[in-house]
Amino acid sequence: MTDSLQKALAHVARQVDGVLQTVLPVEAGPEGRLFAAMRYATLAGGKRLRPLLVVASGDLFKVPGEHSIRVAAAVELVHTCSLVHDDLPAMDDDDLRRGQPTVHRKYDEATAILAGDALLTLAFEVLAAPATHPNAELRIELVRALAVAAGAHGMVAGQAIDLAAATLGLDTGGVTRLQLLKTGALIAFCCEAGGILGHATVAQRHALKAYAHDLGLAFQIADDLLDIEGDAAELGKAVKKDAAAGKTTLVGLMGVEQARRQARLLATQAAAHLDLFGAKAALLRDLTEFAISRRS
Ligand code: GRG
Repeated sequence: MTDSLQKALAHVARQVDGVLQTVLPVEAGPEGRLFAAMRYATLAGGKRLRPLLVVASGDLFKVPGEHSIRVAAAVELVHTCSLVHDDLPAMDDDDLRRGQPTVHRKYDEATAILAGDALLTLAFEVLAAPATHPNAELRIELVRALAVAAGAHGMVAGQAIDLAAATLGLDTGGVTRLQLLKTGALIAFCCEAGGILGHATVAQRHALKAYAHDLGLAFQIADDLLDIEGDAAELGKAVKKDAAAGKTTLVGLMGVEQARRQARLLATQAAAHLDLFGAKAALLRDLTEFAISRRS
């Protein structure tokens, strides 16, 4: 990872954690356990890659940090919800996430479901609040775009296909579509949000969309490679889960070497989409290399 990317990730992580701390207070009373589970899931670390994508995309258009960081927090809330629900026994049934017991393991299944529900709804509360942007129409555009990315035409669809993937007999095209939905849609929203906040031109929005498309696919191939070759301690979660669950992945279909080449091609292609932004997009370019070379 480049020095500037490391610094930017650490900076954004601090900033977004500040917002998350504020919107996720410690609550007393009978709902205290729910809030504790929400905080446990959200504040346990994580690379905060999506928040950096929002902020770095916004920075292309000189979007004030206090606006982009709230959108970044909303994305991280949706992402955390997806991880909590993904780990449930009814889905991937995982015991470890971000180096600690999954929410249903630490608390219980009902609490994990409810914590996810509350994180998801909180994300939209954060987006819709005037502090996110003074222009209400722009806030509605953000709310709508995140709802579409997360919902039944986006991440939820991807997860539904993923859960059925062992029986669907998907080919490369089918798996690519699955991954674009499951992982790519939220990543694409991060870049789209920068464009919305920054009143980007059609050409700029299009370039960001193309970048996010290739980045999301490269990121997911790297994720699948890490499931095969990664280290559980570094990853903070179990490995070799895909094969055990009989899941079809691009790595499974192409083999490790071809998948690695494909990830690199996508990363290079993602960076090329940023040409029209010139040097301003250095951080987003660095992220393409990080997406495929990361160890966690
Ligand atoms: C929240 C609307 C909504 C639906 C949930 C369960 C579900 C539907 C979707 C699961 C989607 C999922 C788990 C996709 C995997 C994406 C992925 C590669 C996650 C790992 O992301 P990292 O590496 O994780 O950025 P950290 O921990 O660093 O944040």
